[in-house]
Amino acid sequence: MSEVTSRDGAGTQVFDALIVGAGFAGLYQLHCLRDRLGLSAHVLEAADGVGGTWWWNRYPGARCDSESHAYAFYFSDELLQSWDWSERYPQQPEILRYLNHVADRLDLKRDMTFGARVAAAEWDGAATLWRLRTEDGRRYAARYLVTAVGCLSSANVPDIPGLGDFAGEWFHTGTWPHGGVDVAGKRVGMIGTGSTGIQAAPVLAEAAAHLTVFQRTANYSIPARNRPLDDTFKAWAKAHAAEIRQAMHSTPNGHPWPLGERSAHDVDDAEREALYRAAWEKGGLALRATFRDILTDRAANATAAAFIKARIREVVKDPATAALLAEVDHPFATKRPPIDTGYFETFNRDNVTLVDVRADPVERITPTGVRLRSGTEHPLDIIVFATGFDAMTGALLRMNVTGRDGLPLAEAWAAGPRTHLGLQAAGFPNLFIVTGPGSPSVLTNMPVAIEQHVEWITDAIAHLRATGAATMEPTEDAMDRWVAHVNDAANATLMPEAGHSWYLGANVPGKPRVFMPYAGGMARYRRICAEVAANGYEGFVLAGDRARVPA
Ligand code: NA7
Repeated sequence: MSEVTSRDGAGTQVFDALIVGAGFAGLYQLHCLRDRLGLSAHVLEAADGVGGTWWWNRYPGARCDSESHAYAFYFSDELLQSWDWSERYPQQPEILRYLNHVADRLDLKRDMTFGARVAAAEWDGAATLWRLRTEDGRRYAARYLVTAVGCLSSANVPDIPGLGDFAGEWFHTGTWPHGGVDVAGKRVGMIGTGSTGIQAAPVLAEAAAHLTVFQRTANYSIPARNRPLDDTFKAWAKAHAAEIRQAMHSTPNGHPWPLGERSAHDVDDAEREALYRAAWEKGGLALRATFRDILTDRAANATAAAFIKARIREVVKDPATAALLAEVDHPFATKRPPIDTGYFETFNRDNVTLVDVRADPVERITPTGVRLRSGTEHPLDIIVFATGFDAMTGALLRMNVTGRDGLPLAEAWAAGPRTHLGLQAAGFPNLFIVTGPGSPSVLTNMPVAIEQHVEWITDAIAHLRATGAATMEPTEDAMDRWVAHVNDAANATLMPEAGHSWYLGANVPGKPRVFMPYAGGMARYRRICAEVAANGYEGFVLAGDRARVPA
């Protein structure tokens, strides 16, 4: 167990490093800092177990959209060889088992405190320490603070009048009860048709008496074509781990398939249709990579969009419902592209209704259901909010981080998040952010991004210790340049055109509209980060002398 380096009079436990969050990122960060650098490191986690996103998101149908053989840690061959995924896309319980397997195998849990939600994190410049307080009043301090709080962990329940008066039950998918929810025989209403709603609807419809889906924005979705994995595939994935890793490291999204080399305009209509159809039949996110310019050229994108809309119209039998589902108002993949198992088919069931809440918005929740502006009432027993998250910054800001000279992070980011490489922010020394705003994060297969961040942070901390520098933070200038580059990278794509996407923070009222993830691609980002480190952490100020820092 990592030793507490000291306790002060107030009972503060002091470590070399504190890590907030015990998902993929927190697990690997603890392993790196404790077992590679030999630091005393400790994880604080709000949940009662490891898993992060996969601890909380237990809604019906919750599964990963990355393919299982690529949704794993690749830093350890032993870990890779010791685990078998059962399906092409793992379900939440299996991912949770995997993360527990990793935590047990690396003996990580002894250095974690669960049920510890961080209420405040404050930089103490005199002591060169981050001081943390949990909601239940426990106190911790450490030289280095790594936030591994995830990008999609702060649930967004819309502020709809009357929710408090609802006589039935309501749930947000991101904080789903662990015992499950029995929807059998119930009239269920689901608000939201993002990746989550698209996964949940078919499963809810199977069990509920009736499912009403409230759609504000129609969405593209591609069939996942999930299936059990056979022994041949499992053996292949293990034997080819090095090539799979190499492939994931060389693509913009960190998935193990290359981006098409051709433009959608390089082929004739028949060939393009055949390629899309093949990708549709194969299933999954690779359709997005059919051509190199789907995300950058409006006309190229329109070919993919038209193909998917035609499939929706083909599947959904009722023409009015089909039209509503296929009226997608943004280019394909400019919002997070969902993949599904029978989503559009669900609307052919007798017990499923689609309600257009763009034309007729939800006005209030009544004791018995949902009332629309037109006065139409939808009686419900259960409301499911599949309404997403205060993405990328929500969980960070909720920790009430205060940097040098009492500067709150919320104030520093009042006009939108500003970081260098997504990893650090000026005024917040020794605060390292895993998959922060300004990093590729949500645009990638997350474990690939997480491994790169954690390794970069580990190297940076090793460098600090080797050189005797007490603190590290970016210059304002480097941060300005990175923010400009993140904007340029986003503007080189069609993604800013989806004006209501959570990539832009547009789903949370009052949140500044800034395109948060780095759209320049994971492979390019990896190269930039490596160059920065090789150039002596260019753009960062390494300051102070460790000898002056109290232990
Ligand atoms: P998303 O992608 O943010 O989707 C949320 C959905 O909820 C989306 O359809 C929203 O419509 C809808 N929404 C949100 N608030 C309202 C209100 N007030 N009324 C009606 N509809 C509303 O969240 P997900 O959980 O699906 O996915 C998040 C990520 O998790 C996903 O991308 C994966 O990376 C995993 P809108 O589009 O804003 O009109």
